[in-house]
Amino acid sequence: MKFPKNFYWGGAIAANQYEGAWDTDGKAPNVTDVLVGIMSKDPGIKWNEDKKKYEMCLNPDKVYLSHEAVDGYHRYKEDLALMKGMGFNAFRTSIAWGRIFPNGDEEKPNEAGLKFYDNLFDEMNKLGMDPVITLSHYETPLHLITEYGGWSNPKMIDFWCNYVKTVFTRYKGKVKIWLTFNEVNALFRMPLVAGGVLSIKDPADPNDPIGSTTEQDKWDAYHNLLVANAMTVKLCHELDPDSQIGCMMTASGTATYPYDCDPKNVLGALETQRRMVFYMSDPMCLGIIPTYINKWLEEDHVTLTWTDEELQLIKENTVDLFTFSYYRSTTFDVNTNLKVDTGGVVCKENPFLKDKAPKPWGWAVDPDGLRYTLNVIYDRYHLPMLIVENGVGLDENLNDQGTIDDDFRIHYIEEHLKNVSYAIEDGVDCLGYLYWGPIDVVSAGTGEMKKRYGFVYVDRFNDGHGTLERKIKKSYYRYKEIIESNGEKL
Ligand code: BGP
Repeated sequence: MKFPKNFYWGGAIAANQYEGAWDTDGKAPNVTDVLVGIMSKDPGIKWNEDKKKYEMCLNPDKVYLSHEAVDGYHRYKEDLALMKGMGFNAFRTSIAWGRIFPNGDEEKPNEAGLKFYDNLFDEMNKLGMDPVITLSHYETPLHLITEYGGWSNPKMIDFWCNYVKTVFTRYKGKVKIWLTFNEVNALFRMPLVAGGVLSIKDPADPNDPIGSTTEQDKWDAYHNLLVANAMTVKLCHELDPDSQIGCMMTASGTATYPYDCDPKNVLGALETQRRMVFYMSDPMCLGIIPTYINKWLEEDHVTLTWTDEELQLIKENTVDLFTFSYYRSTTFDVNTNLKVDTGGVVCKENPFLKDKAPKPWGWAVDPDGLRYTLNVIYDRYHLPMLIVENGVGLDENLNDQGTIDDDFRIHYIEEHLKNVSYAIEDGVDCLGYLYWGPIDVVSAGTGEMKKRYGFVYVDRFNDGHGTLERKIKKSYYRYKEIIESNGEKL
């Protein structure tokens, strides 16, 4: 297999799933700190009827694993050395916004938080790994959500710009690639985490905060996030011109195949691609608000009003590259309901796919879908592409030799990487492959430790116990071999 000379080989994690230290050095809670799994319908917040607002109220019966996570805050040097051991030349993580601006609406940043990321990025650079940094990976400060309703409120744009200006200025020259909002196109299926959206004025049922989120609030968040994204691109180009900035989409929904050649399924597949991915990436990559959303706005009884300045800003400030996660494909069948989770959308089972990840998650495995996704998106935007998430979560236990023979994961990466190479042959400008997540972290979707993606195992379990000791799995050596040969040994 052939890969370009300077291809990025690496891995990706996120602050909220890796760092822990959720209240250390001045950090205040962010949205994932009150959730056990981002798909949870039951966030740890409660409506205070006297104050007419939501307040944090953690459930004592739940284990919020992300509070300590895998203690990356204190162990990142050891972990980065392990990543370097595989030959990584790039590493993706996020800045927890709440370490820099704990509540989000302060004017002055928290120096301890800034210092932590100085050290982290310096360490990556010292080891020869280019930092790929997500500005917000499901990490909106909780205060901005409970006080302002999150991204449904245009005031967020100012708070956000203050934050990104601070980090672009501080880390100028240290970060090679910035990503704006992680999987921001998940906004409609996960409004609270992907958009920090909460309807805070007279919620329909205060005991069901997520269910009470109005369509208008979600669409207002869409509007504000697109303006903020364009401003971020502009600020990045002005303040840190040697870096590049990309959008970050969950692109699995791109690989939505019509279940058969029934034109209704073909049209439905197209609509699903738009609803899952393009409605958000078209504005960020093409600088236009697509006309196909007008019908949806009518159906949702929502009006959006854009000023000429906003439209101009969006037009002039498109991203430099398209970065994305890809986990699996789906089919579209007009008679089957669509379901969603962190891996994307699922409809009817595809009879042509041979592999499925083992239970309980059982995500379909479709390496050709990654090649398809790369091609479809490259044809649409003609932007360099970077895979910043692809991987498989498995329920794993140490064997008698104290290691893990994760042959399924080895097979998974081999097949996906072959398809990356085919896509490059097809003509796609693909800059690199960052595996999710090279070390076991807390699962985003389920909030568990049990769902492990790592090449490195971490001794921590669902009930919170564990020594946090790191152990190398079999896949570590295989990924290392692939990287060393620049993909030739595939
Ligand atoms: C993506 C998220 C990641 C990550 C991944 C795997 O949606 O950006 O944060 O965790 O999915 O999902 P999960 O942990 O639910 O298996």
